[in-house]
Amino acid sequence: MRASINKAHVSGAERLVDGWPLDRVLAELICRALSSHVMPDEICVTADPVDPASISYTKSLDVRTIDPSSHKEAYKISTKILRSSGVSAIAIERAFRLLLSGPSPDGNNMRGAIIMNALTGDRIEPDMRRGVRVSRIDYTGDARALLERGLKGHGVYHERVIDALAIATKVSDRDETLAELCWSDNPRYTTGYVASTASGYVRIMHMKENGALKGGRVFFVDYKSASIDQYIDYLERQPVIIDEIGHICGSENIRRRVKGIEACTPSTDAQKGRF
Ligand code: WAQ
Ligand code: MG
Repeated sequence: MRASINKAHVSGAERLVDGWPLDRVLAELICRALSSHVMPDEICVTADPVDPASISYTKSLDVRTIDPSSHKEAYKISTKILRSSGVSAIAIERAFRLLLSGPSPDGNNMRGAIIMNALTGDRIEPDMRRGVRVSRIDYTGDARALLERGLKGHGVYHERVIDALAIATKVSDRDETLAELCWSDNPRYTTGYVASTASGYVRIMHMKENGALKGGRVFFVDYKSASIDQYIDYLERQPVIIDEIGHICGSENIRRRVKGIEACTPSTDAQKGRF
C-alpha cells in the first residue's frame, strides 16, 4: 500500500500473505492509509502473486531499546553503532543531514530508502525521489504473535516496530549491507533505529525532535561488493518470511520488568521463543 498527498509520500506498508486472509489484510492496509497523520488524496493498493518455491525464511534481528537523554545523545549513540559497523564518519553525517532536511531532491520525504556508499557517502539509488522500496517481507502467524507478545512483555510494543523490524531484518540479511539508519516521517513518532547484523535492531528514542516532519531510511552498503541491480532486485522482489524471532530486551534506561519476563541477557543466550 502507498498513500500520498499532492504526490508526496504519506504512508506505505507491505505484507506477504498465504491466500485466505487477503481480504482482511487489504482492509487493514486501507485503514492504515486512512489513519495517517495527514489524510492522503491518493491511496494505491497492489496485490500480486508470489511463487511459494521462491520464498526464503529467516530469523528476525535481536531487539534492544536505548533511551538517551536528548536528541544530541541519540545522534552520538547512532554514530557509534554505525562506525562500529564499518560506516565512515562522512557517510553518517551526510545521512543524518539528508534525513533531517527531507531526503528527496525536492526536500520532501521519499517513498523508499536511500542506498549510500558507506565509505564515500555517495547516493547510489537510481531514483532519488522514489528511493528503493523493500517489499515482499512478512512473518509467519506464529512468529508475528510471538514478537507481539515479546515486545508487549518488555513494554516496547508499537505496531511500527513490527513492520520496521521486518524491513531491517531483510535488509541486514544481505552481505552488501553494512548497516541501516531510520526514523519515521510521522511528526509524533520520534523513536528511530540503527540496525546491522552485528548490532541487531537497536531502537533509539528521541532520534528526532517531536513535531519534525522529515524522516527516511538509509541503507549503507559496501560498494565494492555490491552489484546494485541484484541488491535492489532482492530488496524489492525476493519474498522473505520471518519464521523465528530473535532475542528481545526491554528499554535500557526505563526497564519495566514484568512478572515472568527474564532480565535482558546477551543475544548469544537467545533461544527460540524465550524472552
Ligand atoms: N522500504 C524502503 N523504505 C521505506 C519503506 C520500505 N518498505 N517504508 C518506508 N520507507 C522509508 C520512506 O522514505 C519513509 O518516508 C521512511 O522510510 C519512514 O517510513 O522500533 O515508521 O513508515 O520504534 O514513517 C521506526 C520504528 C519506524 C522504530 C519507522 O517509518 C521503533 C517508520 P515510516
Ligand atoms: Mg511506513
